[in-house]
Amino acid sequence: MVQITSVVDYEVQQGVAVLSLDNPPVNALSQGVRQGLKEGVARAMADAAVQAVVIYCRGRTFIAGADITEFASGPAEPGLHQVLEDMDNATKPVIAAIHGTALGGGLETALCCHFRVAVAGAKLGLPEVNLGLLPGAGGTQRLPRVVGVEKALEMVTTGVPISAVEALDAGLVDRIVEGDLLEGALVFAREKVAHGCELKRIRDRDEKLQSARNKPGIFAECRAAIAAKKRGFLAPEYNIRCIEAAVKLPFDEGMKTEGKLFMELMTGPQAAAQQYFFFAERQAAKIPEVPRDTAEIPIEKVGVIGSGTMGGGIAMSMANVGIPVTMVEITSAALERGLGVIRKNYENSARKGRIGEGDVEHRMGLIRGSLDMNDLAQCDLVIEAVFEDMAVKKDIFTRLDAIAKPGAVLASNTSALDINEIAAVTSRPESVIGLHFFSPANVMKLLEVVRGEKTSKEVIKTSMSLARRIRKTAVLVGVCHGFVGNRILFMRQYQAEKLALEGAPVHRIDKLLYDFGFPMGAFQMSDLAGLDIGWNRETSKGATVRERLCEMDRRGQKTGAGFYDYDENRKPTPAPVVQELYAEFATRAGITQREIADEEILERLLLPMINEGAKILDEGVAIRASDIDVVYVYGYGWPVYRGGPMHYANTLGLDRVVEKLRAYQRSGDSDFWEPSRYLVDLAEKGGRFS
Ligand code: 3H9
Repeated sequence: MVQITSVVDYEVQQGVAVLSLDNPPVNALSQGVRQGLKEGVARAMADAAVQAVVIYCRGRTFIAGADITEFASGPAEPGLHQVLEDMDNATKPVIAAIHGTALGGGLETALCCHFRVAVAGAKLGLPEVNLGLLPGAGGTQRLPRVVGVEKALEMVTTGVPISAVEALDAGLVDRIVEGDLLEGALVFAREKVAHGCELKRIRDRDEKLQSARNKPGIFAECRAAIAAKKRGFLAPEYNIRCIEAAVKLPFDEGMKTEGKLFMELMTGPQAAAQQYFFFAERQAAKIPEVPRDTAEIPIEKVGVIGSGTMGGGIAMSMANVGIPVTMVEITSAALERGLGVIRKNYENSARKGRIGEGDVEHRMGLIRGSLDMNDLAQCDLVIEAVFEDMAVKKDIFTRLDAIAKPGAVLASNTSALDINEIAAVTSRPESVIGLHFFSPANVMKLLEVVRGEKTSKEVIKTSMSLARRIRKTAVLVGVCHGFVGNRILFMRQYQAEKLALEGAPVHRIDKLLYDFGFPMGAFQMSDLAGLDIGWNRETSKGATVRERLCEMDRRGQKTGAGFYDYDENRKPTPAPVVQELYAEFATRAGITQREIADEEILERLLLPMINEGAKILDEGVAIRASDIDVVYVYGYGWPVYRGGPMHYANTLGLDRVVEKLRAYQRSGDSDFWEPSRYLVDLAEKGGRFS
């Protein structure tokens, strides 16, 4: 065996050269890999004893793409294009042996091999779109020549990989290997040598492009299909343009288009934000004071208290990954209603083909209803999900403390209340933690894990691992009112309300947030959640616009009216009565309504979020700025192509942010606009949130 570079070995086994890559964790195409591939292929071509080449990866996966950490500095020689061109021009069969994930540059490497064999569990894809990019090493030109234009469009615009079995059907994989991959690849290579196979390069194939030339509507259909989901993103459109180029232009011209558009994306702000977010998400899983080897509490049975929207969604999240749940309610009517909603949700998913028919019964079978809290005695984790009332929560935790087995994790799904106060009513505050799910809990990716003062490291570790198991991204935060997400949101809501009072129409405020990239505006969000959260008809004094709307039975989408009027399809239209109410309240408060510029509206909505984020960092409620961004992208729909509020602040420049906060401070509401000390210090040092 010859070591070509520190991460690539070369060994000839009975006439087949095996290039073995070993570049953990994911065999990314870093400089050593590229160099090794280039030299290894050249060596094999020059070696008369070699008749074929197998590219094989050690560790958990085939090449999972270019090395994203190299993007900032620009790759060192040899460039990937050079390496792949040599492979493409190889005069002996080159075979990619795929396990794990062949992604991005990894799949592009495999597409420059003559053949691809894979284990059945492998996945193949071009996920660059998720990093704000497009496949820049020929993927957009070669993939449609293999799998056809429609499939290629789907793969590059969604970024979702396909299974090896699907790849076999599509012609992307030539054989599924049973048993040992390397052995299977060697057998395949020798067969090819024995049968004297033709070495046709993918770049020279045209049949599948030809069929697309007869269907000119393909691209318009693809654009229409992704329009809503990919609103505001540049990369999906650029990916489509590259595939269009593959269809319309000769290969080398198509490659030029791909190269040009790749560079445009790579040097733009969206790719920077999306790549930043890729690492932010992974960083959030790392807790400095909770080492990797911290013991975990095995979670085999979960209890959920409350079968409302949150409780039901949490139970579904567990059942979806096979964890049995006991869901406790007070009355059988409420329990039946809760179980009924869960069943309906599963049946809808089955109807849409998202889960199999059998899954409905299987998952329902994992959720057991109960009216007796004593049934939670054997649960390893109990999550309380009742309404936001401290007295009620304290009562539940007092009872739970007497029932739950020793060592069980006791969690509250509160979105704002003090976890320490809840923990204090138990004899085991070290076992108490906040698990703040977002609605709908079975869909939303974020889990805010709220550590109390006494929460143990084991309980934190267990909660973070559970999040991964139920396919959520967890962010560890500390106790404060509203934790990270809602505390920051309160700032935006406060300004939205003030802006409406000062004369900005509600729908214009919302439109600006929507155009910024949020899925909906502040008032639409309130209408969706319901304006009557925490409202009581008996005690209502009509002291705010919101209270007045509730009194008018305009309690949001569910009543067909709130800040907006809704038609039977829940399509909103601006409601004149709301503008009238704001005008009335403004007059009463002595505020003269005025025309407010878009720029002012957006700044007043977003800058306080950044400022509050800085305060949160100063107080140590969040571990790092990127954690706040993860909360905002996954919990509140901040557009990932803008990275999150803290990344956005970096792009604005922190000195500019401070300057603007001070300018608003001079025009009133001085305490609200006071820039955080942490932010000012950072700005003065010319620093960034990091
Ligand atoms: C590309 O290829 C451009 C081309 O067109 C060429 C143009 C010229 N680079 O996710 P995990 C790290 S763009 C560097 O927790 P999993 C990751 O940060 C690329 N590092 O594991 C983490 O580090 P740490 C196209 C990478 O098992 C560790 O590996 N490819 C890269 O849940 C483990 O990651 C992609 O977009 C990388 N490419 O999932 C694929 N990938 O332990 C991106 C991962 O220090 N990667 N790391 O936190 C993934 O989707 C997942 O990592 C993967 C494994 C599915 C592979």
